[in-house]
Amino acid sequence: MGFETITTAWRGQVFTLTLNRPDRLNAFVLPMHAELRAALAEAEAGGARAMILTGAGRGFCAGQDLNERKQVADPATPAPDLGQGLRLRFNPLILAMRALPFPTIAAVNGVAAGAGASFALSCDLVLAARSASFLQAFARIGLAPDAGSSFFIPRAIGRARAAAMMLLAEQISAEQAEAWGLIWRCVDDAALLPEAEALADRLASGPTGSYREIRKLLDAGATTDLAGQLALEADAQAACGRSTDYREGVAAFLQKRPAAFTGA
Ligand code: T3D
Repeated sequence: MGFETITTAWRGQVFTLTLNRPDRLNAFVLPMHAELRAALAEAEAGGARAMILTGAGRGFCAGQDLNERKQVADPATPAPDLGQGLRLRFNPLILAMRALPFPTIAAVNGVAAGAGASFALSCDLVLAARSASFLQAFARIGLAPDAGSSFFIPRAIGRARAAAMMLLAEQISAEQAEAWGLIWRCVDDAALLPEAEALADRLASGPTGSYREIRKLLDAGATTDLAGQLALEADAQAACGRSTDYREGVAAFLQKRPAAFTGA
């Protein structure tokens, strides 16, 4: 599929989506939203079993492209309805990421700011290059956190650190993000893509249905009570119990051999 603001690539059942506006640190523009949604649909329709999300050039994503908002610098223009933009574009994008039926890996190659940080954090596993950073840029320009930041960040690192990130709006290094538990791992810059690809290959040959249920349970657990979560676990286990991969997993254990999961 031909895109202008992103590129996509397949390697076996691993789908890689690269934000591709390097001169603007891959900031979001209107067409990028449509292209991202089309790419996610392509990944799902093509039977992806893992996805890598990364950025071209020295940035991961600098959030909303502020050139698209330059009219607000003129006090004579009416105020924009930013809520509508979130409802129509960013919110469905983040929900679409979480609803994918396979695991996602963010390979954060540089700064992830504003909604760009939220986009990275919507992935299941976040790997970051040592030179990368995370910035809750919103307060710098008089905005509030969006695209899931105020959901993902306090749950990952606690309110105290989340409040400091959001109120002070300072860049957090990848090493700090790892130490706080905001991301899974920080790796040397040169190792970022090889590590992301190795991880994606491993996930793509794993029990995809099991991963799908794990991801759903993790999301539900953020908002459900114990009785509700136990009920969801029973539903998830019922679904896994009907899978071919479960039969294969048990057979492989009993036969003392590695399991050959197919995702079925
Ligand atoms: O509006 C709505 O719909 C509401 C939704 C909002 C969601 C959001 O994401 S709001 C937050 C928007 N993002 C920002 O406020 C971040 C703005 N960028 C920065 O603060 C800095 O660029 C960074 C800290 C991210 C990186 O700094 P640095 O020094 O490494 O790079 P730089 O020199 O600032 O940026 C390089 C180029 O990218 C530069 O262009 P130039 O001068 O070389 O022609 C810069 O203008 C451009 N750029 C970076 N971020 C954006 C951008 N251009 C447009 N929009 C950006 N967000």
